[in-house]
Amino acid sequence: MKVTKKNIDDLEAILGPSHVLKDPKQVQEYSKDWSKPQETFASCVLLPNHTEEISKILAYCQKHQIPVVPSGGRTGLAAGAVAKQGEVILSLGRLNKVLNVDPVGLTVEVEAGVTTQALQEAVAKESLFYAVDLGARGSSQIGGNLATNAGGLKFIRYGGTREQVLGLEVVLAGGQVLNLNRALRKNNAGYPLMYLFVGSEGTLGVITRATLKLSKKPRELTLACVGVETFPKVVDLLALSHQSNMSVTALEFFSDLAVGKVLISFSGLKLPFAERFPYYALIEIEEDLSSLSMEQFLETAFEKELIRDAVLASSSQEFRDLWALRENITESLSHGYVRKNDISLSIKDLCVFFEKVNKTLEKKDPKIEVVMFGHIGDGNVHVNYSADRLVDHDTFIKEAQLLERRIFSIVHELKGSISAEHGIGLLKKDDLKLVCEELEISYMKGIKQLFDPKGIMNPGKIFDL
Ligand code: FAD
Ligand code: 2HG
Ligand code: ZN
Repeated sequence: MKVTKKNIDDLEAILGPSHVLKDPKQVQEYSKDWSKPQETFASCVLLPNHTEEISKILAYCQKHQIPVVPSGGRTGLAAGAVAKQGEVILSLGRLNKVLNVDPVGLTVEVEAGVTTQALQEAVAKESLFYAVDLGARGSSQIGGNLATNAGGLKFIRYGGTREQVLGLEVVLAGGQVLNLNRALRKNNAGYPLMYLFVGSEGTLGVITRATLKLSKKPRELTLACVGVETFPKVVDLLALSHQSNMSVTALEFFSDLAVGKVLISFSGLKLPFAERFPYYALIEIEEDLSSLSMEQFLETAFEKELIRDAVLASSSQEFRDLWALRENITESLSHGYVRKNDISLSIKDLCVFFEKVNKTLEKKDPKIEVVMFGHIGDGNVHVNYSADRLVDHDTFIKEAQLLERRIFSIVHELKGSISAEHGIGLLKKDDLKLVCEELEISYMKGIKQLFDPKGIMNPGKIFDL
């Protein structure tokens, strides 16, 4: 469906002309996310600031069969917020109020366009803590985190976005407003529809408001960075952390290749070791006098020969710098060509996965690098195929796709998933069948049809109808 001048005039009548962007440069900016698509095409950008406006927009768009892309902070990595077919982009950025922090119920009510960091800071002022944290915190929005079910750096301890949600307000394709779960911790009245919207990538409706669980502020955090000789030893370290009864708040790993990219892009950062190791892990714990201290844990890890070297962050600056080595990998890789896989495996299969991948990589084109890092404690490995821009782009894509096919077949064999936390979007929809059976996909399509009979909500994302 082509969006006409009359349609845009009508949308301006709902929002006021200053809240409909038509300038091609601005429209192009809003048409893409962090997956950095080469080609985009959108009709205009809508900037509503409350639920009623969104309801009117969606009722209008359904009536006129105008496709809509809900848009958050556009930090998504699966092209979920990308416009390619002349859609209108519905940006949630003006719905940016933290409405109500409740220290008794340990909840917060927010509008969907609040950024992750703004939420963290608002609740910190009340001495409380929002537990989902990710490198994109400054831009990613709560609506986007909900729509992708973002995992992040503290998943091992607190779970992901799905585990935090208590209530949702959603505007459906026809403009109806659904209020789901009444922000209750316990509610077994019928099907839990709220969870359908978490991870739905904007294909079922627009999330406008949410009530989320808060946590108590963690006690003092201790962070260690360790150098490790082999990947199985990283996994053994995870087991040791479980057996040590420590309160682990994060356990992340990255390869030497991954941190090498950060050291090139961020000249102010340094590796805290005199020599390089094949792998590194960051272990963050909440100090707890009744359990093992980090020093005791590291001593045991040395004795068992799991680690070759270790440093403890001894100031808040060192704490931030160690985290920066991990958090800046995505940014550092974005300077060259990059293709991303977001693999999920049963934790017990991680070592077999690595063994098989390394065998596959023996035959790879040396111009393509395979950079590994991720949330090891959750069984989530980020595999990034990377090359500098001296390689021809078509050659890069061809080679990266070839490697991806081989790695996906290992994931399939081990019954893992091709999306742990980034979603399917446009980029992974051809491979959805690798992880979901036909029957499962047909029920997903049935749900889509039920909520969005005219197919206007983010069409072409997750699957084609
Ligand atoms: P967008 O990119 O704008 O949108 C993502 C999807 O959600 C799209 O399909 C869009 O249509 C839909 N959407 C957005 N808002 C709404 C809404 N209000 N209602 C309905 N649908 C909506 N992800 C992780 O899971 N863990 C990480 O650790 C992590 N780290 C990252 C680090 C960096 C440096 C970067 C660039 C990305 C990272 N990501 C991570 C990916 C990304 O930040 C998350 O997926 C994030 O939740 C996306 O939020 P957003 O607001 O940017 O959404
Ligand atoms: C992270 O864990 C993000 O840093 C991004 O999920 C992963 O860039 C990636 O592949
Ligand atoms: Zn991640």
